[in-house]
Amino acid sequence: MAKILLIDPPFPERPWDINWLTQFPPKGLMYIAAYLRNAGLKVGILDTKQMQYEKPSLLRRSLKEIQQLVKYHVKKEAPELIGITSTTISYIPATQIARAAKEALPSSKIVIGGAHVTFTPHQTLKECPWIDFVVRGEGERPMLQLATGIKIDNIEGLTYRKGKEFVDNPAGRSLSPDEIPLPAYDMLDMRKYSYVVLMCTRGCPHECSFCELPSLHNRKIRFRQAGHILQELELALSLNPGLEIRYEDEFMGSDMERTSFILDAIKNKGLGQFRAATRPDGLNEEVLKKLQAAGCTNLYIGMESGSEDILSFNKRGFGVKKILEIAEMFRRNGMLFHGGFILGLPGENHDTLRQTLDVALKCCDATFSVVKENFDAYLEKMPFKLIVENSRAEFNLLAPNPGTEIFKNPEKFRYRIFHNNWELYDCNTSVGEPYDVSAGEVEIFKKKAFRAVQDKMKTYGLPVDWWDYGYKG
Ligand code: B12
Ligand code: SF4
Repeated sequence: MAKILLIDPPFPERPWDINWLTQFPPKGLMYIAAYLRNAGLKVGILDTKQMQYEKPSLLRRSLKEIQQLVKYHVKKEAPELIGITSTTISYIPATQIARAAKEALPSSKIVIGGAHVTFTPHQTLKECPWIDFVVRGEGERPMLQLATGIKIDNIEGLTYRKGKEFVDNPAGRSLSPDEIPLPAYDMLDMRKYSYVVLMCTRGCPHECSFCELPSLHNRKIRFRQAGHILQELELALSLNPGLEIRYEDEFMGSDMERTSFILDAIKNKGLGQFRAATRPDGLNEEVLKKLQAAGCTNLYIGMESGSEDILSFNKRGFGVKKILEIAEMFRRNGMLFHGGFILGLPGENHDTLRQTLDVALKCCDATFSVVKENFDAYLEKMPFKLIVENSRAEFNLLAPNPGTEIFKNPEKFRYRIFHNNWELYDCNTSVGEPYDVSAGEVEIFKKKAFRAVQDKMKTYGLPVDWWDYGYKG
C-alpha cells in the first residue's frame, strides 16, 4: 500500500495577515487526501503553514526551521509519494519545502500541484530538479494514478521530464459532483484551526481577466450537492465546535432550493454569527433574508471596480448599477457587507480610480448607516474590529497571477508586468501597472481611498480608533 504525504507550505512572512491565514485548514490537500484514502491508500497531511504560527503558542518559525521539521517528518514516515500544494504567493516556500523533502528521502517521488504551478509546469521543473512531477488542474485523480503505479504517459494532467524534454499529458477530466469527496478534516487536528470555508462549487464559468480559476478547472462549474455540504459542515464541527464558518458560493441566488437547504441547516444548528462570500449578481433579496435569518453577519462581495469601463474591459459580468442596487438592498435590510475593490486593473486611469472610490464610499454609506442604527446590537454580537472589517470597503492591488488572461496577454490588456518575483504577488504590492496610471500613483490613491473610508466612518460618528485592525494601507 503506497504511503503518501501531502504538505501545505508556509507563507512568505507578511506583517498583516499571516496569523489569520494560518488558521484555515488546507482544503485542496484535504480533498486529495480523502480521495486517496477512499481508494484504500495510506495518506497523511502536514500543514507547515499552521506550524509556522501555531496556536496558542504564537511561535513564529522560519522557513529554515520548517524545512528541518519537514525533513524529520519525511524520514520518520518514509512516504513513497510526496505532494505539495502551491499558490503563487506560496510558490517559493513550496519549492523549498519540496527540496527539503527530497533531500531527506531521495527515493520518494515529489509532486507539486495547485493554482500556480498548473500554469508554470515547465518553469517549475526547470527551476527545481528535485521535483519529479507537476499536476495541472484537479489533483485527486492524477495523485491516485501516480500512487497506484499507472504508467506516467497515461496520467491525465501530468507534466514530467523525458530526457531533456518536458512532456505535458492531456488535461484531465474534471471530477463530477458525485466524485468530489468530503474533505478529510479528521486527518488534521481541527482544534488548531479557527475557520472553515464551505466551498459550494468547483470551478467557474465566468471569465474575469484577473482570475485563473476558470482555466484551472477548464471553465467547468460543478455544484456540490446541498446534503454533501451539510455533511462537511457536520464533520468539521464535530471535530471543533468552535470553528467559524465562511460560506462561499458565487451563485447563491441561482439555486434557491440548495441555498435554502444549506442556510436552514446552518440556522437550525444555531452556529452564532458566520460570514459568507459571493458575487454581486449571485444575490437577491430572498438570499439576503435567508442569510440574515441563519446568522450571517457579513458578506464579502468582490465588486472590484466602480467604473463601468473597467468592469466591462475586465469581463466582470456585471455593472456599477448592480453594485449600487446591492448597497441599497443591504441598507434596506439592515445588513452589513464588505465590498472588495482592486485598484490598478487594466484600463485604470485617474478618472476610473475616482469612480471606484465614489462607488466604494456609497457602499460605506449603506453599511455605516446600518452600523450606526444598530451599534449596540452589533457590539453584543462581535468585537468592534469585526464590525469595522465587516462594514468598510477594502482596496487591494492587482496580482496578475499566471493563468489569468492578463498574465497570458498583457499587451491586449494594456498592462505592464514588472517581474515574476512570486512572493510579492500578494495583492498588496505593485507587481505591474496599467498603461494610463503608474504603480506609484495607484499606491498613493490606495492610501487616499482607505483614508476616505475612515473619514466617512467619522461622519457617522463611529469610533475610528480601532481602525488599525487589518489596515493594509
Ligand atoms: C477559501 C479561499 C481562501 C481562504 C482559505 C483557504 C483554505 N485553505 O480553505 C483564505 C481566506 C485563507 C484564502 C487566502 C488567500 N487566497 Co484564497 N482562495 C480561496 C478559494 C475561494 C477556495 C479554496 C478552496 O477551497 N478551493 C477548493 C480546492 C478543491 O481547490 P484548490 O485548492 O485549487 O485545489 C485543487 C487543485 O488546485 C489541485 N491541487 C492543489 N494542491 C495540490 C497539490 C498536489 C500535490 C496536487 C497533485 C494537486 C493540487 O487539486 C486540488 C483538488 O482538486 C480559492 C478559489 C477557489 N475556488 O479555489 C481562492 C484562491 C486559492 N485564493 C487565492 C489567493 C490569491 C489568496 C491569497 C493570496 C489572498 C491574499 N492576498 O491574501 C491568500 C493566500 C492563499 C494561499 N494559500 O497562498 C487565489 C490563488 C491564485 C494563485 N495563483 O495563487 C485563488 C485561486 C482565488 C483567485 N481566483 O484568485 N483563500
Ligand atoms: S473572480 Fe470571476 S472568474 Fe474568478 S471565481 Fe470569481 S467570478 Fe469566477
